[in-house]
Amino acid sequence: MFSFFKKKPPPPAVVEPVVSAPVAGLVLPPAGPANATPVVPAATDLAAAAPTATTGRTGWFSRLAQGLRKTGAGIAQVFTGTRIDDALYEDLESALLLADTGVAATEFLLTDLKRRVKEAKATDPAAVKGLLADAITALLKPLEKPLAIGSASPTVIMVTGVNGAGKTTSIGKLTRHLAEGDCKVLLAAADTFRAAAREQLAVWAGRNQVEIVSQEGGDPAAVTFDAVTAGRARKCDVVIADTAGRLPTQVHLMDELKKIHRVIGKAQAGAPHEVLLVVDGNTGQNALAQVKAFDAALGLTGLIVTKLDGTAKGGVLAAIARWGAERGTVVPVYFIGIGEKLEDLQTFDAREFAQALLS
Ligand SMILES: Nc1nc2c(ncn2[C@@H]2O[C@H](COP(=O)(O)OP(=O)(O)OP(=O)(O)O)[C@@H](O)[C@H]2O)c(=O)[nH]1
Ligand SMILES: [Mg+2]
Repeated sequence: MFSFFKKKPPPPAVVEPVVSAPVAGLVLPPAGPANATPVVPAATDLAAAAPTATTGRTGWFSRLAQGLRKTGAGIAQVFTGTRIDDALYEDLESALLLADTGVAATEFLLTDLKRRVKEAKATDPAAVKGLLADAITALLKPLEKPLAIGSASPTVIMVTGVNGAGKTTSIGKLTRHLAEGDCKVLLAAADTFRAAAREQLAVWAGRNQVEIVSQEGGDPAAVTFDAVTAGRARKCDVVIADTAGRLPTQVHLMDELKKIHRVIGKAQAGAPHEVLLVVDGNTGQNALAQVKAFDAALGLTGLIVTKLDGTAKGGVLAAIARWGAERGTVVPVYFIGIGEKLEDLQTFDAREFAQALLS
């Protein structure tokens, strides 16, 4: 028994089967007999699964590049001269710092770039730009990791982040990708305080035709516990818990997150299997501060970086990568988001990102 059940047994959470019109392009698994044993897919590599199936990656690249165009223009400016000299490296340093790359990653990139230039015996600034793309790719490469589903049944994913970062939207998109990959998903509306938050998640559940466990004003940990328990009973492949936005400085709210994390582990040993932080790409260097704080509180397993379509400069991924390299453990970037539509969430590809950043 858990203390929150003992103290004040909450009303049972309502499991709302959501029925809605099928979404174009969404192919649901055929309904089997009621007592059929659901087939839990072997570890599903989401990088290889549905994210790219509906739209392809070509249009995605140009939209990503378009989103990061300010950074691209700033860096391109550096390579318009005819000589590789100190002035070029100084301009590049300024451009990288302006792109939110941070001091540590900027210094690292400049050192690595100078080494590459020497090795390649490059004499043309345009060639240096190509070598910079290689250096950024190498720095970002450790952040590339597919989100693996299927090693536990269900795989429990807890989603966290500051207010408005894009948690609920990203969960909606991720659910779509999972559903397209024939995964049975259950959503937990652990943002119990705002009715609008529950409704927003319910809309995504409806669009994706998945179940949702929600409860008006309930304890977020209790709702999550019920959801994981229901997910196990219903042999779901994935349970995703949406949590309310909070600042890492709000100690009581961070404690609440830790409680949700603990309680998930009581509902299912070894869970949550993924603790994701959703970061708004526009928050610049503050994004790294968020990663550090949420990681210290919960032990993050992955990131989703959203809103790279707006005024985001993109360099913060380099800062996150360098921080991970310095401490010996990176927090991978599973997905990046460049808009509000379903196809606007894609897996992170270091080479592609570096090229978009410099295009
Ligand atoms: N332009 C753009 N907008 C996005 C992206 N991802 C999310 N949004 C928008 O950002 C706003 C906030 O998104 P939510 O998903 O509600 O954010 P949240 O983190 O769940 O917010 P709280 O639950 O209030 O903390 C919404 O208007 C989304 O449509 C993105 O990649 N690009
Ligand atoms: Mg939300």
